[in-house]
Amino acid sequence: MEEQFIIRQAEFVTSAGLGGQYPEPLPCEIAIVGKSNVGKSSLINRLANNQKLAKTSAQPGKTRLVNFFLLNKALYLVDLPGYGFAKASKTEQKSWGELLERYLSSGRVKHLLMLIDIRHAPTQDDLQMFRYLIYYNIPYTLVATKADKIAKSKRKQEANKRAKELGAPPFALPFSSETGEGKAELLQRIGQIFGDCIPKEKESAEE
Ligand SMILES: Nc1nc2c(ncn2[C@@H]2O[C@H](COP(=O)(O)OP(=O)(O)OP(=O)(O)O)[C@@H](O)[C@H]2O)c(=O)[nH]1
Ligand SMILES: [Mg+2]
Repeated sequence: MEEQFIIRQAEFVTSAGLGGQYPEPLPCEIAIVGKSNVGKSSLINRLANNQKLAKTSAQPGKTRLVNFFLLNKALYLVDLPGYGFAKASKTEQKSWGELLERYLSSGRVKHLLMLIDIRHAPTQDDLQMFRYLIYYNIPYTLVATKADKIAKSKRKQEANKRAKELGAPPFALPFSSETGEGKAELLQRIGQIFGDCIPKEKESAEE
């Protein structure tokens, strides 16, 4: 069982648009996908205990670039623009889609945190995103955000229901950036992912 990934240090490194450069890759890079306003940037802030790290907004369409955050000088956590923001212009929607596609197809990402709103059935865009990550065989964890918005007694059940509706095995982690619920579990998960990114010297020596 891997340790929790305890975030001792978190810093913003760079933003990249369509023509932009990504930083030199590290062995571990985790990115966050989900529809606009689902709480991607807020989740980063809650994990890092820093409300000013990633910019958030009550209006969808806040994050418009690929934003790289460096944790403990060892792991990149990447905040991505959301999809499915109907009010954005067609040109904007297209360029955000291209940004996401360019990033995901770069082969950098080791694991995706896919966020879904605990209260709502997945949208067509969520289903498309999920099919994409299955097709490209990208390891993922489903996180059901805004858990504080529904009764405590229903959280686990509703989170798992969202996963089933996506067509995934029936588990999603209930999470709230508002209260910190699910933070310890998510950091545990990130600890496992981080452990998997680092080559196991002992095992390879025994082969
Ligand atoms: N109640 C509650 N509100 C949340 C939670 N997470 C995010 N929010 C709110 O939801 C809104 C959107 O949050 P963001 O973190 O900016 O969402 P995003 O997914 O980064 O959105 P884009 O950058 O537009 O793709 C903000 O008003 C947040 O305060 C949560 O767990 N509980
Ligand atoms: Mg955002």
